[in-house]
Amino acid sequence: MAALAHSRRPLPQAADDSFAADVVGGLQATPKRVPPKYFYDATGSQLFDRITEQPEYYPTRCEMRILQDHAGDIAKLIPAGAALVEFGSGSNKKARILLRAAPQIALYVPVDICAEMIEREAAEMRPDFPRLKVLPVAADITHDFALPPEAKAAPLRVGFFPGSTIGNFEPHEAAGFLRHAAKILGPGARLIIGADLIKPAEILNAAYNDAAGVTASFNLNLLTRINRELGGSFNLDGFEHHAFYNRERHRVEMHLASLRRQKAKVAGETIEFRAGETIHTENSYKYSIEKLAALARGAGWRPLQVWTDDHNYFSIQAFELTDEPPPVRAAE
Ligand code: AVJ
Repeated sequence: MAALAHSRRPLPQAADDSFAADVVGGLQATPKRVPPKYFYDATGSQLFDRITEQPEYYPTRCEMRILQDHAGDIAKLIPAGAALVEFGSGSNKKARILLRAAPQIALYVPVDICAEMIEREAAEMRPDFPRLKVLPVAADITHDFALPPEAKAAPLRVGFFPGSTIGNFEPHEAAGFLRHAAKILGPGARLIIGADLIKPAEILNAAYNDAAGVTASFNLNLLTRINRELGGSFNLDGFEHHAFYNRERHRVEMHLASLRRQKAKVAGETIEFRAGETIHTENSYKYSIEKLAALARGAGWRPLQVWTDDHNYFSIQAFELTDEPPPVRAAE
């Protein structure tokens, strides 16, 4: 059964045993939780694409608008011969806008955990950018990874981290990521980050509770994936999508709430739920421009420029690596 489920996994994600260990460990913890990176199996990735098309889900539209309106200005921060390194490039449609506006970029390095997808996207991209070298790297961006030698030899490296993916990290993890990016990109680097901004709770609550129920399906698909790949016995009718803005912590939280007392088996372990007990499946942190700038400064980055949409819902923020090493920090 386990072997069969394994062979049917549609895409290589993180190592299989870490999925099992993270899910079982997270469900045995109090409060129960599962990391959001496991949303993205083939169905989850499709559901996420549909989320971005929902009228209530503003982030993708706002970020695309900012890129379309300001790609020329962003391009001015990128010197000739630079390598563009995209962190966790789920899709390269945002990088394409930047690459069109910045023909001086010599090299594009999309980094993503899903090897199959970035190779496919790179192959699709090469004919559209015949003078650009596209060198995908299959790696988990939260761990250390090496850039290809050509990218290391480029006069300068520019990091690109769109989509407010940084919001999935705890603030201390985001600071760790920024220090890690500084190390990987090296002297003179620039960094362009897309970050969702703090805004009224009604707008945030609507964005994560779309009327068509796509976000709910996206959240519940995690249980479907656990059932299929880890021999889980979750009854999907026994759980409900809960998403709300936590004002104190500036984050949207997503949970799967148990509608009754029940048990489920996962990878041979029995997990018990109280009525109303939840599995915390995602945090999506919202930043002020100042808060992200402060986090970046602490990691050795100097804020250069910020672009927002007309409603100030979303931001694209550019930074430059300072010469001084970042302050030494206690263990995170
Ligand atoms: C891909 C992490 C930016 O937090 O808005 C969308 C994921 N979750 N709806 C986000 C998500 C629910 C998304 N990020």
